[in-house]
Amino acid sequence: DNGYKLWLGYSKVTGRQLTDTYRQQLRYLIFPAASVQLNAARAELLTGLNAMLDLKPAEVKDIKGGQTVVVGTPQSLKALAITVPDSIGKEGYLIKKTLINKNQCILIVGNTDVGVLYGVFNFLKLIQTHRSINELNIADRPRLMYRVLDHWDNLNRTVERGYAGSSIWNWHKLPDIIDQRYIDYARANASVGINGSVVNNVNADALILSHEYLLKIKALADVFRTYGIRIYLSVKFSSPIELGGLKTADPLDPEVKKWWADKADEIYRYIPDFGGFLVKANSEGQPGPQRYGRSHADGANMLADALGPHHGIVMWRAFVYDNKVPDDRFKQAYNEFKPLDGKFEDNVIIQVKNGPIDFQPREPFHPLFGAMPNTPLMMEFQLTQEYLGFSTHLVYEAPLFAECLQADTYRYGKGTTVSRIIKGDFNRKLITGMTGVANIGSDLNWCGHPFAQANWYAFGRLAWNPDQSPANIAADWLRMTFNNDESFLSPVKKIMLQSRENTVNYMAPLGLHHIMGQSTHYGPGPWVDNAGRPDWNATYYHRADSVGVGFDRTNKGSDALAQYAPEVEANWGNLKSCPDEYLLWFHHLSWTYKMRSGRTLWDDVVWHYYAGVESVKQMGGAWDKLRGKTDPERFAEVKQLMALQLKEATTWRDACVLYFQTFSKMPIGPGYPKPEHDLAYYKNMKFYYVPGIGGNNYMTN
Ligand code: BDP
Repeated sequence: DNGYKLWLGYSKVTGRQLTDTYRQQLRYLIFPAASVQLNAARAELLTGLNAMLDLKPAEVKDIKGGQTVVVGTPQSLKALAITVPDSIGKEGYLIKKTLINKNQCILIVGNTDVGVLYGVFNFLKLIQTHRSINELNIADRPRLMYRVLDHWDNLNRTVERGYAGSSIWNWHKLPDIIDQRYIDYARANASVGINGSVVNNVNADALILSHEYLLKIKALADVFRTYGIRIYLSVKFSSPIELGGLKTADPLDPEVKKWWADKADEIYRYIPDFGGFLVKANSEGQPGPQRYGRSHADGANMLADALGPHHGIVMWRAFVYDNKVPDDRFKQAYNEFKPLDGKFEDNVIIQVKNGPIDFQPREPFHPLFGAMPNTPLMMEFQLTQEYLGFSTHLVYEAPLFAECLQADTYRYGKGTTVSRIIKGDFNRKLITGMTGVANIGSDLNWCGHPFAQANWYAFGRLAWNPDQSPANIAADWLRMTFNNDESFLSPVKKIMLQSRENTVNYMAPLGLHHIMGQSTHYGPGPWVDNAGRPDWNATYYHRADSVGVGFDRTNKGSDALAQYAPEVEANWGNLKSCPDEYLLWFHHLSWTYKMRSGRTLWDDVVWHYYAGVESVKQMGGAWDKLRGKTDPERFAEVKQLMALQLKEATTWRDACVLYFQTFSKMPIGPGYPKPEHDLAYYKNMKFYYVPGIGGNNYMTN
């Protein structure tokens, strides 16, 4: 198995009894399909049933002998007078065992065609995961409106921070050639409820809005539409200059406004359901409204006005920080955006990274969540493993996502989780959404590491409902992607659930952050102190000295903690209550500080680094025992990857421990194997090719 089929492999159901019970209940099918979406849903259902059960249900017009699957909307099933509850909304579905004219039927229905499509995928999931269908009554709907993948794909097909080959969009052959991958990509997204795709890098090339590229975008949009997915574009704020020949991109300039409005009209002529724009402005060298003395709201609203008449949205990123601002980078997005609360048009949503710095292995939740009651905030997660070992390390990210989503902001009292904020629980007028920076590329298995597919899958599931459990999502993914054998599932689920903490331990334990190799972000680089900007130096973040380590963000330091609700500030600001996980995010502590473990801080740092590597070793051992329990191809591939991960984890450990030891001057405790090399060796390691650095010069701007 080369992994291409993702979680939609539809492996044959094993076990005579189970197969028979399924078959008996799925004899007949009523599925009139007059739209492209219903047709796609129907094809998927037939493919799935055929592959899993060797079953081709007889297509009938009326319910005769029971055992009929009835699929559609009230409209497509007019003859049967089916009703669908309003409560499932526009994209929800109902899967229900019921009697129609005294005949046993399974209803898979939605209010819209796309709801039916989601219903079909979820019905297939029941069989893929060997659930009983004897009694069914599932009503489900997405809790967020915009569930979007962001591709950081460049027009030359490199992928910024992409570790799975090149871009899946073949711009050269588009619009004429429609690669089967585009269709399978859309199917996979629809199967988990993802309904949007931004196809190009946030460090955008103005060319994407040219006539030639819009034709290519239209071709992709036509594919995506069949699966309920809208296409979005990252746009460069200075496009009116580069593409339109204007002298300025000032958002208040009438000509600039007109240029964008005309451009929007043009796009909607090709793509009537175009989703909208994603904008990275005044960030890491990208142009933006501040060049003209205007605010982020001025910039976003101008684009919102252009898209508004067509029902498009603007996703405006809050990822801004500036080395000329003499303040903790942690605080800058909040300081910039909080005063703009309520000043954005209704079709603007502010995209906020999960944490205040930058997709680190562990971050506290971003203080903007809960701080802008009158502004829609869209969660931005990163699926591609820029800071999590690229695509060679097995890291199941759902626990990272859930940790942020379930964090309590206390903004409306206890229980005000980030999840409730982004769902709009406290302001029903707001649009809602979640986005994930895609980890998809041209590799046969899409994501580089067979287990990285789980992050794409889990993202979709959490965007649909942010309160689902990482363990359940992992179990479903494993069953659908590998098999339903408990003796495989349970050890592998354990590996997955532990994997993120392993990586935190061998990379950046106890709240260390941003200590990776400069600009490539590959491997350890805690010594980096000469990057282009101070706030790109590792030393800026860990602040190690002869006394101790960590960034004091209490009121004695940068006071970033004051950006949180008082309860959170008190909790993390106080050493008695601040969890170990966040310690060095908020405190500078002496090397001899006594930890909860009873060890000194230094010994605890060492303990975590060694524990991280040890658990990677154990993970490898656990995997080895599973030989024969899955296909030999993926077994062997994962085995090799785990060996490489162990090697890299060991490098991380040894380099970091040796580096921090130059400050602590304390020994690596007895019983730990000594690092293989000295610090100079790790500092001098050279990598002549590191994937993920694309064609854009975001680093030098
Ligand atoms: C950083 C990446 C950089 C992205 C930036 C962003 O290193 O490549 O352009 O995030 O999110 O983490 O805009």
